[in-house]
Amino acid sequence: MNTTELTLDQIYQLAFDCLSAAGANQDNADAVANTVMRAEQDGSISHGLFRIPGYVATLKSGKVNPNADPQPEQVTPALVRCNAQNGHAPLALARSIEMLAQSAKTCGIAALNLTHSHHFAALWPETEALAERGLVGFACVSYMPAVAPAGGSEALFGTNPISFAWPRPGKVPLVFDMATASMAVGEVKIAARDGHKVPLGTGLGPDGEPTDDPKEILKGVLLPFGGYKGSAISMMVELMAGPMIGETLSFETKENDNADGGPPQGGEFILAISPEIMGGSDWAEHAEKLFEKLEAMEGIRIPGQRRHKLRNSGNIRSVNSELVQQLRTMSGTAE
Ligand code: NDP
Ligand code: PYC
Repeated sequence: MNTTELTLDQIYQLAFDCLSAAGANQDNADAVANTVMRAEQDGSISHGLFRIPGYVATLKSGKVNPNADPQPEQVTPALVRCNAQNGHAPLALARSIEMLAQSAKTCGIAALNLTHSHHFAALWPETEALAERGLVGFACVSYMPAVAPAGGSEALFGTNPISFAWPRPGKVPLVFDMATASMAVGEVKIAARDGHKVPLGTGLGPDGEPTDDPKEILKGVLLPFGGYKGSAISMMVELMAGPMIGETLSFETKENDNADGGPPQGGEFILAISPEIMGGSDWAEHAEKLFEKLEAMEGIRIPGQRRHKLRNSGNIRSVNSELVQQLRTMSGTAE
């Protein structure tokens, strides 16, 4: 695979220019470009520049509101709701996190229901933002059917990620962010693009048989992680990011979608918890005992460590050259 070296500023600008050229206003283009740049910075490449053609498709098809102006509202002291006004999720999230954090610091626990949004990103930016404010964060989002419930071979669940963040005062927070599918669709697409196999158990081909060929899985179906256990968690995400917050289930989301290839309209549920109010003043010191044990074990790494290490690995990232060329053309900046 040929790669092109870009600075983080160039990555942001390329994303911003593509989104602006497709009609997004300054605030919306800025919020998405920032999310994309941060994904590339942390090595979350399946949710970085790779997603720009999808974001652009939704602007061109008119599915997404390019001028969304989401305003979070305090529904109860412990509940914030933000109607994203049919825009991409990053602007609504950027505007809602602080209100959610303040609610959790007052009530001990608070939730954010994000509705009418188009989410196409990793979840760690939202949970990590809560942990940086001294709060425990949890987030989940559904998508469109791509995963067969355990025992089946027909897609019903989205890849339905969950993310959890734990604050570690004076240290980088613990953050995990994972699809409840054995692998995110984005990762399967990257493997297909780059000619890599995926582990057996990732999914089934169109014939319903297990395969390690990502191209066949993209024509077939993904499997949940961990069999019936991951399947149950994925089902929980369907319910929490759907009916619980007045939003759609993945199969309903698909029925409403125009199949332009970009993110459909759906919801996200986020929980913020104050460990200080819940657990008392020694919560951080107590939790560190677990991290000390983990860090002392051979062969163990803490989730999020790979990303955080990459975040601090300078200002240049290598991006697939064909993708860069495609985006330069899309943004009108190709030479
Ligand atoms: P991975 O399987 O790559 O990683 C999942 C988590 O496990 C990460 O927190 C990762 O930390 C951690 N991890 C990986 N390897 C180890 C290890 N050896 N030891 C300890 N921890 C480890 O991610 P997925 O493919 O499941 O998901 C990729 C992304 O796709 C996520 O960001 C997710 O939010 C996004 N996604 C978004 C969707 C949407 O609808 N918006 C749908 C589905 C997925 P680290 O990052 O440090 O490697
Ligand atoms: O990678 O599975 C995925 C995904 C779906 C929506 C955004 N990312």
